[in-house]
Amino acid sequence: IVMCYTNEEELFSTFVQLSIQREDKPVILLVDDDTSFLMYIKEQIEQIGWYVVAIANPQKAIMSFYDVRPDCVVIDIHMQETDGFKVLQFLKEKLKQQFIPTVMVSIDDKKENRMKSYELGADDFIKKPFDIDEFTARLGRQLHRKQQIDELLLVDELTQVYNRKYLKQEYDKLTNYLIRYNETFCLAVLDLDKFKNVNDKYGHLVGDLVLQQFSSFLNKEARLNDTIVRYGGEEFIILFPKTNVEDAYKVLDRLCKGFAEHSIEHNGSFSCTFSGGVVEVTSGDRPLNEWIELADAALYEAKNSGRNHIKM
Ligand code: GH3
Ligand code: MG
Ligand code: MG
Ligand code: MG
Repeated sequence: IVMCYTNEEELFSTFVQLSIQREDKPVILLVDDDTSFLMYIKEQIEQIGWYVVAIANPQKAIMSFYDVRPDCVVIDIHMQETDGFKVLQFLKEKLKQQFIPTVMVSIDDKKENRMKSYELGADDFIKKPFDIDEFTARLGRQLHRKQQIDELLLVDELTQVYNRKYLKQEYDKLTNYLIRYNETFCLAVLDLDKFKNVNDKYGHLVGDLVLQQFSSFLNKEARLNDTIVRYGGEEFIILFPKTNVEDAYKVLDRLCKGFAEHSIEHNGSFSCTFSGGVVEVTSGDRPLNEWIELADAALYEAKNSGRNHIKM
């Protein structure tokens, strides 16, 4: 899918769509003001089955990084409004915590451009026009590198709670206990409320701080055996071993009330809330994703009924 954004609303609705669909497909963010180039890449990359979020306006591209959460970013150097190096620099500064490969493209492959790309931290430089097969092969290498690096890690760098890989391992362990000893457990999905507003009002760095404080709050206040995972941007999953849904609900309700009272200190102070959905895992032969979807449906209800509470 390639999307060219013309207005904010369209941008937003596409992100909602993307967060549902991104599950197993790599997402390429393509920043280039040449829309005919974007359309050309659309046709080609759609066939491979990757998502391409195509943004012609570099400022919008910068604003969209956190929402798109791309697996690889391709940036044209020569653009009308901002040069591609500025976009690259922004990306390198803001996203120090994560590895997202960057590929610069340009019609002008003079040594100076190539050197500057590498010096600013780009992972590759590709001259336009290029052979599409070589282009996708080189992006494919970058995606593979990202996957390998992500898989080496069990802990999320920004928040220091567990990541998806650990979640999968822990889920497998708990379903084994379930099958062998009939020990059910619970899975909850938590999502910060109106978190976009925090970013808009205080900036992404304060947003990151909220994520860090939320994680350490959960670590401190949840029970010792509960596993806390950062599942995506501002979404977290908690596994509650040997716990029925009523008890998990009680813990979550306590966390919810506690966090609403916690104040985030930066230059001023403000508070932030979260909503959650929880399910009891009662059968060992359904995949993790199905339980997450069920918990997500409960979360959705919590969001639709005023936020700042838990649904089961
Ligand atoms: P809702 O109550 O419906 O969940 O509202 P929301 O604003 O939280 O909605 P949504 O889930 O669509 O937006 C989440 C936002 O979280 C989008 C993105 O800008 C931000 N975000 C995601 N990851 C990060 C991150 O690592 N750091 C920061 N600062 N923001 C992030
Ligand atoms: Mg250009
Ligand atoms: Mg969310
Ligand atoms: Mg949210």
